[in-house]
Amino acid sequence: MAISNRRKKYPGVYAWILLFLVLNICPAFASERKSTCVKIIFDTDMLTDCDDAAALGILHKLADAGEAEILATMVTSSYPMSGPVVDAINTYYSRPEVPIGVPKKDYGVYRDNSSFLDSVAAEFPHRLKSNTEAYDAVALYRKILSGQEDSSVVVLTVGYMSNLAPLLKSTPDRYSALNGTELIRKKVKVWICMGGNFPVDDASDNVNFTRDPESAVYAITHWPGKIVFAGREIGHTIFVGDRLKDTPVDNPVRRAYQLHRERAKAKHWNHHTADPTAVLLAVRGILNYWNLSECGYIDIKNNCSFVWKDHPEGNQRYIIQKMDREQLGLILEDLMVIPPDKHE
Ligand SMILES: [Ca+2]
Repeated sequence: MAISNRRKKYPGVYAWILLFLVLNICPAFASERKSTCVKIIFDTDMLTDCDDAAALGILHKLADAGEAEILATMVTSSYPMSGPVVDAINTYYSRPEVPIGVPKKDYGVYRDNSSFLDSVAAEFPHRLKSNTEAYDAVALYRKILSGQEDSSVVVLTVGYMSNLAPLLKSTPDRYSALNGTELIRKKVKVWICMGGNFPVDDASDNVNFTRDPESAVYAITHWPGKIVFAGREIGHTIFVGDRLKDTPVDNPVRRAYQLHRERAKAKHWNHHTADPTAVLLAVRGILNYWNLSECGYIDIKNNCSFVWKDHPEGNQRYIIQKMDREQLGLILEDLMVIPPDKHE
């Protein structure tokens, strides 16, 4: 997208200052004012990597603490057991009512083998039998967004953009007279996107973009609001998870790590924290964990390789490591192993 168009379309630096304040002030009031907790739509591939399971578990613990409200859990994998495993984790954390949306019709193109999905779906309580029983993700996005206050929703993707691209292209329906782009512009505060290697990506290992490249390029270049990227260079340098061994065997996140790590013939369960990092960013903001880059945008090609470009009116930023990685890893691992609150 040309810079001249960006200038017309996106808010400037003052909006970024406001975002910074909102992201950082909100958690401080979470315990006293639950209405200020961060409303999140969590969008995961839940397929090849166990860190999606840990990310969803951490999000539930932050919800237990009053820091987040989980509006919906979306899936971008077309593997039939992806939705059921999301359901199993929601159920373990006593939120079986959280709606689940999956790719339907002609979107959601990626599926693969998984080290843990079939076993976790078979072994742990949940209601959803297959992706086929879940909601259409685009329709669910539209339903959820239309019912929220303006500029109140954080969209968090820790997988592909297979739902966001068709959401952007969606047309008015029974939930909203707005098209998808207008609905996002009105209701979404920020999109937190786990993906990319910053500031330069050669598209060799950035699977969140490259497994559905057309959707990734479309969503990133057409998003009508702010995007903050949690790049791979952050979470792929922090490894935790071994303490999940000490959690109860009825914990589906524990089982996902066990199966994934054993297939890799690893003696320990420490694993990268790409997706858990993005959850922490989406709920707590940067705090003293990270710095924010200058405003700008990723100059992305069709194969999803990109170069970061600073620009004062760009709608995008990425996080830069600030806190010691071992210390941040402990924060993440603590959230992974705290048992669920029981909700009646
Ligand atoms: Ca993921």
